[in-house]
Amino acid sequence: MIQRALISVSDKTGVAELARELAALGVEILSTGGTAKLLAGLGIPVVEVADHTGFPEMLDGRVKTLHPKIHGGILARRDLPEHMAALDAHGIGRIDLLVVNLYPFVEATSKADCTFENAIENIDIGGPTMLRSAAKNHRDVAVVVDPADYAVVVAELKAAGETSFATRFRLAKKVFAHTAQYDSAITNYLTAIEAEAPEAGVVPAREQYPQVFNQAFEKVQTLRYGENPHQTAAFYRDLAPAAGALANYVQLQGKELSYNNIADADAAWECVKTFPANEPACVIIKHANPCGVAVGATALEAYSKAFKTDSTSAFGGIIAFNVPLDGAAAEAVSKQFVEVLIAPAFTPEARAIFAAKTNVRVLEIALPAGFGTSVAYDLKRVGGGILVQSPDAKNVAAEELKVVTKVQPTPAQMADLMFAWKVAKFVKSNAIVFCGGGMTLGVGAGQMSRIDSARIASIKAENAGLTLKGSAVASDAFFPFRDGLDVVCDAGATCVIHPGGSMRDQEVIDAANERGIAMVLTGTRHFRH
Ligand code: 93A
Repeated sequence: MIQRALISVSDKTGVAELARELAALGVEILSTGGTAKLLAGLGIPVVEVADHTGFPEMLDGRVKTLHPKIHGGILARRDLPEHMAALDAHGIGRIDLLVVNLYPFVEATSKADCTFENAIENIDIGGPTMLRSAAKNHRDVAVVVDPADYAVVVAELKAAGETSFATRFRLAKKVFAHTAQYDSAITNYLTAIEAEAPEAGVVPAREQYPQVFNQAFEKVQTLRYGENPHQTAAFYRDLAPAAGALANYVQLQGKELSYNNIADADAAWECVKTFPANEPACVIIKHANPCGVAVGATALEAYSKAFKTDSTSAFGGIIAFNVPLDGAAAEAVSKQFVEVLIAPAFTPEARAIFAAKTNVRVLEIALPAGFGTSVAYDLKRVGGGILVQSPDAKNVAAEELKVVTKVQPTPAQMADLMFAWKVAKFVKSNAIVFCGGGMTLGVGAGQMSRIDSARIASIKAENAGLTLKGSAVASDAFFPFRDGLDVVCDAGATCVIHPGGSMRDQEVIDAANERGIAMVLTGTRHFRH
């Protein structure tokens, strides 16, 4: 039975409704200054914490709830007679429910004109202290830090007169994630301004990426192993993954996902999402690189074309679609060995076809309206440190393209170039991608020299029995010399897209004119390492 609740919130969203429900259930409500005033103003019975402790709020509110009558009431173990006796001996009443959200430190320090003094005053002390007390004692006390959880607590109290252990445990976990994030935000703020003179009273220009370290993650699963069997591994997701991100997957069937499955599934999904939903696309990934990408009138057509690029490498691939997978496409896909299959939805026919193939991991991920990258920041671990960057989210706009040759690309060539450019972004550098008719024809990935990537891409096309005559080529970075360009022209390419920007651009453009091909510069590079 919950007899007493303490409510102390900066974000007052939903607190009046919550307090009304609690009061109706006969719960006594303790509250701090601002919160108590709000509730009392609405006619909800409330006892000021100061009246409860017999000690006034002081030091401009810096000391409000830091009192044994509060912390004793929260922390006492209800199952230990000596704890209960101590409460009685000191006239301390139990507090069974704690509702606290903290001084808005992040919001306050995000404002351009936030002074150092203002930032310091926004460091909450009493709030986190109570949250930690209650979360520690979650066996007996329910603690709510997020207004989104008010409803579930009220519902449980109404149904059973108390909260369930499962709910208290979940809420406690949320508290520690929250206070950890809160303290990280403070640390990052102090670190970012450290070099400046805070006593000047103004917050200087802020470091760009501290928010990334404020992130809390929740564990999805322990993985059987990492990239290799002797490595341990786990998968964690953001507490609130972006809409359409891989971490939102629902696994409909199949074996447990492996570390490499998840990494490749992400590459496949991020790539296929760059195609709009009215343009069915299919991406087949092997070892983090696309070995086939295509668009078509249907999912089946997109898959059939993507598979043709490199049917050997597609064996055991990770396959993603940007449209619901229907029976026809599923039938075709089911003929090959596939590790992971991803789509925004699956028709019952498609489900039935894969139901028989129990090993195939089938992931459904809702596709949000609009499309783009799903990560706020890219992280890469290096010895003793971490590299942080914004993701490679840029897609070049038509007006940024510059045709630099005498020959202009035809509209059909331009479409192929744009397709090739989209794919090249998802191919490990050095990337050379031959395309034509809305499909990849040859992919050269991950070589230390661009010319080798070009050679490999054309060899792969030849192996697949595909002609590169009249093909379009994308290069993720500029051609440093004309030799790479000569290789793609020799292979049959008639138009090329690349960022430009080399000191030998003119040599390369002259070569393109000499070979009579069209060349388009993007001004944007897509290294991917
Ligand atoms: O200044 S504090 O760190 N000292 C405290 O003792 C204390 N107790 C609660 N801040 C404290 N709080 C915070 O006050 C809560 O975390 C909450 O964010 C805020 C609610 O204040 P009010 O009810 O006056 O609006």
